[in-house]
Amino acid sequence: MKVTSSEIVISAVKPAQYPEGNLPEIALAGRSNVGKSSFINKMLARKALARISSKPGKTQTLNFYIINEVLHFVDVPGYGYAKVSKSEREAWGKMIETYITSREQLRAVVLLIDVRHPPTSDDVLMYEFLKHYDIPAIIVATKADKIPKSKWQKHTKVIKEKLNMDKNDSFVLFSSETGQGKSEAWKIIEDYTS
Ligand SMILES: Nc1nc2c(ncn2[C@@H]2O[C@H](COP(=O)(O)OP(=O)(O)O)[C@@H](O)[C@H]2O)c(=O)[nH]1
Ligand SMILES: [Mg+2]
Repeated sequence: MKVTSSEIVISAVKPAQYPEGNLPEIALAGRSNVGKSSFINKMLARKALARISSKPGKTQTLNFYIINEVLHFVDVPGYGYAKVSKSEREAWGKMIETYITSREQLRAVVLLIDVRHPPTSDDVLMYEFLKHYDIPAIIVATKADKIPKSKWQKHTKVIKEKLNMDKNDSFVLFSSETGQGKSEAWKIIEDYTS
């Protein structure tokens, strides 16, 4: 998809604040620092729309972006950041659960996983949560430029096995440095949202 316009619509914490209308939505989830903001910026060809934060765990809102006036990206705050209190963690859990289980136009969730490491227990929980609610997942393995090409296949296998990935879900190796996987990711997202 050629992105000609992208802008933030709203930062929401509850359903009453979600944008009205019926545009198809793709949500993006992953642990803090996985490269989610970088992924969004690369996909939208924007330098700093989704801020690449130096303070992981800081954003605790669902950020809705509108793209070409035809679809929304929903940036879900990252998980797995150690310095988050129990009550903050619970608030996060409630917010994401409410969104995922009530948002009818949600078509798929991009789950970002750092290709260098096996999925964490939080990653596995998030994937299982999506599968429990029958939400299609697009697994995006980030930072592919940080490991040699010779290791891509092995790391891909580890991620798919650890998640017990559903054959119907898609997997994309991605790098926000090189742009690897960008057109593939767009193709999958367009399939879900057209
Ligand atoms: N080499 C490399 N670094 C990346 C990539 N994606 C993200 N990063 C870096 O990883 C750090 C966290 O990225 P960010 O997008 O803020 O992660 P977020 O917390 O998930 O939103 C930043 O220093 C990014 O520059 C990538 O594909 N390749
Ligand atoms: Mg971020």
